[in-house]
Amino acid sequence: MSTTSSESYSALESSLRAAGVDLDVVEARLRAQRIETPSWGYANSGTRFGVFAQEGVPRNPFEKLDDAAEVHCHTGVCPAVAVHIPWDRVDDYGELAAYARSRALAIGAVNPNLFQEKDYKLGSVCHPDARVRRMATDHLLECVAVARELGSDALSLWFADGTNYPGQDSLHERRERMTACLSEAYAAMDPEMEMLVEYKLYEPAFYATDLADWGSALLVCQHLGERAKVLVDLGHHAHGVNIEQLVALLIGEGRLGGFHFNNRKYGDDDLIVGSVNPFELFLIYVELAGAEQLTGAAPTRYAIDQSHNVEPKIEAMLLSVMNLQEAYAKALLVDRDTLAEAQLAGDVLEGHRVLLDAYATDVRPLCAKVREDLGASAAPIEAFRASGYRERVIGERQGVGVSWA
Ligand code: PSV
Ligand code: MN
Repeated sequence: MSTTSSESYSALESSLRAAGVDLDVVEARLRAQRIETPSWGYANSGTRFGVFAQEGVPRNPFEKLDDAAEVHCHTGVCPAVAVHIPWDRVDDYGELAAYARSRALAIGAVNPNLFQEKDYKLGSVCHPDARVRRMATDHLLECVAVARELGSDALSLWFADGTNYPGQDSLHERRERMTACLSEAYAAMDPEMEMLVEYKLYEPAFYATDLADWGSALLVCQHLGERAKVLVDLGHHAHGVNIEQLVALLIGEGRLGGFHFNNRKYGDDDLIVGSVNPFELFLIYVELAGAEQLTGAAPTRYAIDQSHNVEPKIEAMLLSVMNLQEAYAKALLVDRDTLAEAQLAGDVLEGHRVLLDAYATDVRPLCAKVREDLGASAAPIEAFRASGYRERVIGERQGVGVSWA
């Protein structure tokens, strides 16, 4: 730590300890935080209007792991990488898993891709044609096998399925078709595997998305079995939806399977988590940290799902992880006893002020210290810039095509 940052840590430490915070516990929990990064977040991406290629982006899944290792090296909390099939399809998954291990990484959730093939124009698992549903289900089964080979314990599902016009298809039959296909995939999973079911309000379907909200996803999960759980992507809700409340509901039901962190202003914008609405992110972490305090274990798995269009990808990922560390740190500083007292006494404003106090704390020196304790970097972006990694890979990785994968 530089002298300035160790001085600001000491000042923060004194004030937090004086306020009765058990800083050792807070730091231990921050050191134990785990966030999966997405392989697709390192590759070229864009919008439907265009993809702006960046220099030095990975040419294959192995190089995506190299970039992910760099993020873990500077943050200390990102030892797993989610993969997307077929974007990350390789001949030998054992080799990919071994490569991940050699970079001190593990493979996180396996994400089947059921939205790009031409056959999926009218849907995948909800498609009216049984042939297409068979194709989609076979891909799900392929991904269960891939997960097994990669040592992954989660199949993370998002469907672009939906309709654009009233009358285009039968809404209730689409639901039955989905349940039938997913039941087959669920039955094929090993006992330690979980199925994470993601929802999204709209896009690409504009009239009726088959899994449009957390309630529809939860109903499907309840139908499938205990190891099917809902995945919350922060960009997938209608405006005004109280995400922290639905997080609390899903935790209460034991069905919060995972997170896709990102941020949005309008729709599924895939911006850096915490960039637009950091207070909402804090409130979500207040629920997560509260649940963790009750059970002693993280209530769910955490992943970033972002595709950076105009910002440098590794640096954007570093900033995302730092924002998550800070949101979590602030949530850990909430004075839960005073909060409970205020709530019991019906002191509305005091309860609110307890949250504001924690949110207003500048936890950056604390997070920097925790990263250093983990052998990572106090200042990840500066350290990454000074490392020369970007310049090196720009030299090595020539001839990257402009495509999403
Ligand atoms: C869909 O918008 C989504 O959030 C799903 O999680 C996909 O797997 C991911 O984005 C792909 O970019
Ligand atoms: Mn997502």
